[in-house]
Amino acid sequence: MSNRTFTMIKPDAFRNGHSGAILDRIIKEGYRIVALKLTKLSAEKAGEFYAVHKERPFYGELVEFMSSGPIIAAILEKDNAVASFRELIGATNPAQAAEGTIRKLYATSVGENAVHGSDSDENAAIEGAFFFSGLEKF
Ligand code: 3AN
Repeated sequence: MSNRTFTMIKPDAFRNGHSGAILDRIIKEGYRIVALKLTKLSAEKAGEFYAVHKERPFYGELVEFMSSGPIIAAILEKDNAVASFRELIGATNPAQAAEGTIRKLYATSVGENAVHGSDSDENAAIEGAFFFSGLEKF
């Protein structure tokens, strides 16, 4: 089991002014920030990041949304990071997310759902490497 996960504060949460509250919550929940950056995905890069969803009906919408404004990308460290972070962010659809989860608090819809969290150790490593070089991890 790896103790690192990858997250993004998505364009909706950034635009709506929730970045500070979300980062504060992440730190208070005991995650150590290994890497952090404010950036913006081009449509091409967003398409590459979400390539696994290429055949899904919402792919075009997802790529358009994820490239619509700045995002904050981060690598986080904690025991059992992938599973515990998925619990902290809540269900993909905020209407089904548990009370107190980040998506329940800050997401607006299933498409614009405030944060990303890796779904496996393997994907956490791939996604972290997509955004950060070795020199940017501490
Ligand atoms: P999660 O982000 O909870 O792992 P996935 O991997 O099923 O969820 O979906 C990846 C992203 O695709 C979601 N974060 C969301 O932005 C978008 N998405 C998922 N399902 C839908 C849907 N039914 N309609 C629009 N966008 C969706």
